[in-house]
Amino acid sequence: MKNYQDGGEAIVEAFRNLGIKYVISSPGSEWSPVWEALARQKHEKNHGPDYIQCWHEALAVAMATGYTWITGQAQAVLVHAGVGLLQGAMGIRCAMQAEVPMLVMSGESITLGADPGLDIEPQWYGGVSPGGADKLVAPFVKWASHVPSAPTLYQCVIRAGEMAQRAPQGPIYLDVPLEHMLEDWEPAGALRPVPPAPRTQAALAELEALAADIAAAKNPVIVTDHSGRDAAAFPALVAFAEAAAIPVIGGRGTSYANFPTDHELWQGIDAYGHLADADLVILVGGRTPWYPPKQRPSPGRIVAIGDHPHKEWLIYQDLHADAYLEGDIAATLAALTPMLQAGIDANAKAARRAKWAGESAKAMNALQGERDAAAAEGGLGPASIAAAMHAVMPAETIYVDETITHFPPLRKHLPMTAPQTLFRHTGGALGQGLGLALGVKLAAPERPVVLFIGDGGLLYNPVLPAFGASREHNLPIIVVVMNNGHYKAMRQGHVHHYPDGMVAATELTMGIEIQGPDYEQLGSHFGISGVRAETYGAFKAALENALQETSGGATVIINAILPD
Ligand SMILES: Cc1ncc(C[n+]2csc(CCOP(=O)(O)OP(=O)(O)O)c2C)c(N)n1
Ligand SMILES: [Mg+2]
Repeated sequence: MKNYQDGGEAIVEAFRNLGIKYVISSPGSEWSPVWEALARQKHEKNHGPDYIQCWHEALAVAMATGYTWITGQAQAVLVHAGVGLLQGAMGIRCAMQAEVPMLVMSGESITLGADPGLDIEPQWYGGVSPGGADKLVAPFVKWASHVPSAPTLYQCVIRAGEMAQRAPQGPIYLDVPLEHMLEDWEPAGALRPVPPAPRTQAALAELEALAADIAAAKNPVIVTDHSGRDAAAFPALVAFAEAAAIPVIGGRGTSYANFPTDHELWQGIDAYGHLADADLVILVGGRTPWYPPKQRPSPGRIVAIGDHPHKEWLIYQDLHADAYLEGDIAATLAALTPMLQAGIDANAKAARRAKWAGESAKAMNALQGERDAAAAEGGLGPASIAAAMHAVMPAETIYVDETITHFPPLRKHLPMTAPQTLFRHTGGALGQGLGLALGVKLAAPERPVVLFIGDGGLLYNPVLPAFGASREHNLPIIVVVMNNGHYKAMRQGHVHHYPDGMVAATELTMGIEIQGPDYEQLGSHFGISGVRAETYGAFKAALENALQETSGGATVIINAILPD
């Protein structure tokens, strides 16, 4: 048995020094050097990344994303040449938009059988080698390039991992020639573990200016929609809001748990009415918070906090910001909070807190009333399904969402009292929910994970590969199919533009109906049980059972039949 010290070892050593925990891969024949190095790592009982096998690239990318949502740490995704990369492309682009650090690599041959001294498998000459796969993804990753030579391979991977982790975080793609991986590798001197990326923060004068604005404001309001992307920003936002008794509303783009929904200062999602008489709006992590964008949301001054508020992947954006505090959100809030304590009158602060506690109680009681009424009525819809979540699921449950029309009514009801209790991807790209939820579970095995997914959305997912991964890697999740039997979004959109048209007036619908399968049976080949629920009572019982079954190790599907 030969002990190869080649480019495969260089890559795995770089992964070790980057602290990468998982190599998540859908295979291709370029990866034998890495497999050889990983096999050696196992044989020699060396520390280093575990290998997660996936049957589809979309699943591999989504699992890496879900894992990184929880841990913040980039993982390695190895796919095949150009074809595998393109299968994973949608998820890679979403990772860019959601600022998820990731190291994506695929390989190809660059000698293609023309080198008499190197016997390369024949398939590469004949279309498998794309001749620089970086061009396939360059427009929508943070950086895409190729590894220029065998001696540069190790540092190329290190640099890619370090870049991915810097703001704005995002996926880096490397095209790795098979020939460089097959070449002998000698480390150039001692190798170092890579230090963590530092947190950045706005300048002191800018922080002081906002602290002064807050001290002078009579009616400040915080709007947040993606600060909870970083778990540390959740308690940091609580401390910041409490320091000056500032109410917090969730913006229209809320796709993470940003602030505890049971906190006195929490006013609910989409509660934009509170901005009408605000004299200071502090936007904490906002991408497209105001709609329509031409309309300024408030007469008050708007200060935007975020590490890079202008998202280059958006074709249009108007934050209406009068000032920016650029830097890591958690670090910026943590620096601001002690500056607030001195400047604010204690009586005014107490009065403001009491006022907003009252407003919060009103809003939260109204939502509770909606849930109670929906549960008592007995049918299934976002409010009654949320009622069941409140009744059955523990506070640490992580909700992953890939629904469409059900998301806004569901989101406002979900209990998000702890950090990292909600994750939803950006960009409206269906087909990743199962992988995202599995990746979240991989990172948080002790926490229950519930995936809400539309019937249409589920059918865009690599369902068999995902259920295979759930079984093979022991990742039990609860899949709630929000099954209304159609693409409701398509119907809504159609009638929006043609309210008096043919489709609105007749049964002649097009692009709307789904002749779907019995979703509860889809996991039967994988030991995954399912149940069909049409009433609140049946759903709640199914959820109780699913919580039990998943803690025993098996994924459960609940096919929730919704009238609409
Ligand atoms: C990859 C991808 N293809 C197509 C679409 C367009 N699309 C947006 S919503 C939607 C329907 C989703 O149906 P479902 O999950 O059942 O949700 P519902 O509309 O019923 O709420 C489709 C097809 C998309 N967002 N992503
Ligand atoms: Mg549907």
